[in-house]
Amino acid sequence: MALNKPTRYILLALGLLLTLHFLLSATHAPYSDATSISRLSSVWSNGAGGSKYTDHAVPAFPIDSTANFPPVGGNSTGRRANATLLMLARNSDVQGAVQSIRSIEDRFNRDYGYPYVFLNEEPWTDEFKKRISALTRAPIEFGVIPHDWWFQPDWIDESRATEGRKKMEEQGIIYAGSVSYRNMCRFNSGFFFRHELLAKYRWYWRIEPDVSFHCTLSFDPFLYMEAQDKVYAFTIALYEWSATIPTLWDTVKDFTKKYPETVAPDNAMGFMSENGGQDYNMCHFWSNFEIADMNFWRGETYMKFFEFLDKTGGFYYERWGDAPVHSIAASLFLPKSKIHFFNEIGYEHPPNQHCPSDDDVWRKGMCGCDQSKTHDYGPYSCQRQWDRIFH
Ligand SMILES: Nc1nc2c(ncn2[C@@H]2O[C@H](COP(=O)(O)OP(=O)(O)OP(=O)(O)O)[C@@H](O)[C@H]2O)c(=O)[nH]1
Ligand SMILES: [Mg+2]
Repeated sequence: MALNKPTRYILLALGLLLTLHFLLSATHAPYSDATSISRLSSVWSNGAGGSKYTDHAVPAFPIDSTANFPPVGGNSTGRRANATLLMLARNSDVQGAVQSIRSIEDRFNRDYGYPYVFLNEEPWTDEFKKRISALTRAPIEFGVIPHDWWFQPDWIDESRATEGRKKMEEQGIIYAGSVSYRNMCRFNSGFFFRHELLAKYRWYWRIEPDVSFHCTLSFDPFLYMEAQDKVYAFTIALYEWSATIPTLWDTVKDFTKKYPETVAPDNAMGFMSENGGQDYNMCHFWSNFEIADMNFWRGETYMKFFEFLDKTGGFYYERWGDAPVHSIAASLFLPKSKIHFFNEIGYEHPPNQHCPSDDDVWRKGMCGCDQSKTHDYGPYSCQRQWDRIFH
């Protein structure tokens, strides 16, 4: 069939344009990236230049943990646990938060796409949301903490609390005079796992601003915990300042006397006490890193335990930390086999770090940490007390 002249010119021009496009695609990577079908379709679906996040960000990874996740890198199965990466932070923590998220993305989550939850007692700034959302394709939710779960309750005797803070300041204890630090410790002890944004999840990995992950993970710690029937995991164990918890252990003993059935057979008491539970040796898991099953905190025993502690006012009259509170609960109410030490996870929260001391683990993880700096068996460590309960 003969084509008329204008049609022939149009086809010729189209042909030339297509040839030019294929030539540029093959020879110029930036041109190819910018014009690829997947790129164009993502620009169209997001709306070019539009907002990249919302308070309930549109997931680039499927939020349903087990569905259709591409196996990549360390994630060889494509399966995920019902888990989230959780950070409590202030808007002013933004740079530290960026550092921590970069680190966990690089060493783990870019292959998994586990969703993030950020919690704050104040509304998040656009700046914070923008800086965090730029770092990952995983879904992110930014939540606000209900007022009564954060601030000092009315029934706390303020003059007694003030007196307690003053006394502690005189002893030179860190955060002695801080009410917000106490709010944070109480929230982390008894409330975070009840937040509506966490309701859909069973597992969490707690991440703080300004931490670093030093080794590449070749496995999924959530799935590991699920498969091995673990409930609570740590990387660093150390001593608490006794001046921050003068009456905590007596309160714990009152609780176990009243509810002896809550104490697990084969528990980890040997980690916390040198004399069968009479005195507390101050050993605890450093809770700025935690991977744990929230159903444990949500369960009847822990809820009863937290209420019992809370109504003494010890979070405010003293300065009870969520680290000893969580650690004591896990060590008493769980069989010790359900608590796990993650040797493979190189982790640093200044001034302490855990770096795998076995060369094969350190090499496999391509760890960037200095093994000689590991906290494991240093003078302030409780790793020996942990080890001894398994021998
Ligand atoms: N939203 C909010 N988060 C807080 C507040 N205080 C502490 N946090 C968060 O709670 C966690 C623990 O607080 P940190 O200040 O790191 O306490 P710490 O780890 O005992 O002490 P550092 O050695 O200073 O890190 C971090 O994730 C903080 O971002 C607060 O007043 N508001
Ligand atoms: Mg911290």
